[in-house]
Amino acid sequence: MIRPAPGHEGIEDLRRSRGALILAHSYQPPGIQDLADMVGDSLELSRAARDSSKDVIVVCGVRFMAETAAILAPGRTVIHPVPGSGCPLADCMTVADLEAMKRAHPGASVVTYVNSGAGLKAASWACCTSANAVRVVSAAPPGDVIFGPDRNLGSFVSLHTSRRVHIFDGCCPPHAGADLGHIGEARALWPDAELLVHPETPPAAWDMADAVLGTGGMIGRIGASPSRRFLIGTETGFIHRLQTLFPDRSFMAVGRIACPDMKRITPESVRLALEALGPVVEVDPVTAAGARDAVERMASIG
Ligand code: CIZ
Repeated sequence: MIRPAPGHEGIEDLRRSRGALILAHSYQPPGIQDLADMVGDSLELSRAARDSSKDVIVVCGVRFMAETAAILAPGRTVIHPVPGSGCPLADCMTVADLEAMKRAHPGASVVTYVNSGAGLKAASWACCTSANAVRVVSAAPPGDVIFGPDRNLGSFVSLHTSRRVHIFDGCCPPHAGADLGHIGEARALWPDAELLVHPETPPAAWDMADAVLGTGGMIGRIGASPSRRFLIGTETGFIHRLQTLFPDRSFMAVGRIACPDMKRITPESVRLALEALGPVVEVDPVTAAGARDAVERMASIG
């Protein structure tokens, strides 16, 4: 008989009896990634929620990820086991902030990183991910572009497009606070390794790196690379995902980038959520429809 991993007792039976799909973000702790039906970035998780035939979807990640899944999967029960697990980046820019930027830059199109609240998405021309931000901004109607909430990703986009980009001054505190000294020490320790950093890190980290990529881009690059060792400048939970996907390569987390909110979901909280069928994520239908349009526009750009 196969025994469940410690802490996972009861989850398997509940998953089956509830007909639930469990999704985990690739920054989640190893124990959560290992019990999930699917692990991915926020957009992959939302698409999995949308395309699944399951009526109950448990999203293990921070709040905006569960909210985006609810937006793309209306009519389904989307559960976020620890509702207090928020994202300081998504929460730092409000619709009022955006309205002020629109007044300052009349006629500018708005492109919003998916790491944002539903209201902000609904007030945007399109959403983007770290992987397609440059493409989406370049595809915006002629004229200036307002970009938020992440200033580092906004600067990265601005460097790689010919568009004039007005950037909101928000950040992901763990990425923006990447420890550059630690990155330098790791480089000296593994001089043969490729250094990949996330565009939410500061430009000084990009200058040290071989490539600046979102998590999906990192997976693609590693899969195609002859290198055996990689230094990874993004949230530390991602190392478990990489080690699972590429067991024959070695990875070291660099920059001491750790998100406390990502670590708040535990196997016990997943078990309790499946038992209670809650807490359910609700997005009002009008906001959800507007946000869905912005996400779908991004998908049509690619
Ligand atoms: O949107 C995501 O999943 C995050 C937080 C990062 C990324 O680069 O995929």
